[in-house]
Amino acid sequence: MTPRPLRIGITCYPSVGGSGILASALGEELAARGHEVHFISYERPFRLPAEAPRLHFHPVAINAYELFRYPDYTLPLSVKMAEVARDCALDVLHVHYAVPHATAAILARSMLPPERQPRVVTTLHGTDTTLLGRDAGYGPAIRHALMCSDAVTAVSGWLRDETHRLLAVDRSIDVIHNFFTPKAPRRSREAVRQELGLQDEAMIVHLSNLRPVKRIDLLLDAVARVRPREGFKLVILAGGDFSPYIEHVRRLGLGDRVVVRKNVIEVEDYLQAADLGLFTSESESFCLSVLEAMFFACPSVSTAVGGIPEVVVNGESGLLVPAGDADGLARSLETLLADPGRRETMGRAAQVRARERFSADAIVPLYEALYRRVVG
Ligand code: GMT
Repeated sequence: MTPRPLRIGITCYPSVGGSGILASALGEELAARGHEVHFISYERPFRLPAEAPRLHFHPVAINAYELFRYPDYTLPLSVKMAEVARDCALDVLHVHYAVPHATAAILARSMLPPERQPRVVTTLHGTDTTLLGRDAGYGPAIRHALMCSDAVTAVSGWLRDETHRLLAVDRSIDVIHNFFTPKAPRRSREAVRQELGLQDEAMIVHLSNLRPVKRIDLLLDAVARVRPREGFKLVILAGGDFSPYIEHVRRLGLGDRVVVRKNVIEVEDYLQAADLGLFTSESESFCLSVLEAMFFACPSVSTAVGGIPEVVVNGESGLLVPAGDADGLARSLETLLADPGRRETMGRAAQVRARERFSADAIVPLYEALYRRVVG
């Protein structure tokens, strides 16, 4: 007998960021598989299609009362979660990024009578454990919400272990890796390269929200050490403010080597045109961007931090370099820039690995099985 479709609420950050991108992709895939999916957030997640069957969006309204020095989001979010859970008879409330979503979900659940309560699934994405989990003002609340969730998942084995270590949560955490479903590029590779002003140079791509943990300073330092400097251009798809780095680019004499594009939604257009990825984070629970590049047979040079070694097999589907090592990053880039054959072999291996291990078909059934398990 085919199991009945589920009614799933999803809360995530709607703006540029890996956790919101992953949650949006998951919602889209679940709806395509016949489930009713209800997004609850302050804005419609930016990668969510404007319209799709069984995909709904419930905005959270926030009032700016003068009484409050700091606007509160957690309470209106929990009220909206409870309302949607009740009116749409949600089976599961799946929250992405613990702060404040998991706390709001636990509160929402307790506002409802037992027979109306959805099961709460919390997915940890990274800094909700590694940064906020260490913060005395957040840690105990995160720990409480994790202990009260019906299931907790982490996007890598490394993040699961860090969560146990830092938050001492005495409960099981399922590891469900990130996945990616590439959309067909809208423009040709040639058109994109032309837009970027690329001639014979190799294109190195970096995409992220540019937060300090991404170490954009190190990214630029590494690229500045690559020789010959005429052999490449670095294209940064910036989901955050690049202006603090403009002076750094100038000081390193990289003005003619760096191209920045802001808030790109069609990342596929650029990834198909890229020859190499470069990721220099000092901590990274998974690195969805490395995976996105892998799907386009684009191997990356990345720092060997956090969960990245679970995504990339060093020397096979990319090159890993110790954290903070600008010279090591530059040498690895030079190796691959000088050897298009090796780059291509590595890119193909990366693509095979991505499709086998990190596709929607490999990962989404793991979430469905988890939902069925908690729903009972
Ligand atoms: O934890 C964060 O920093 C936020 C989050 C985001 O929204 O960008 O990023 C994390 O989640 C992504 C999706 O699971 C992972 O691919 C990123 O590695 C992770 N970022 C960090 O761990 C720094």
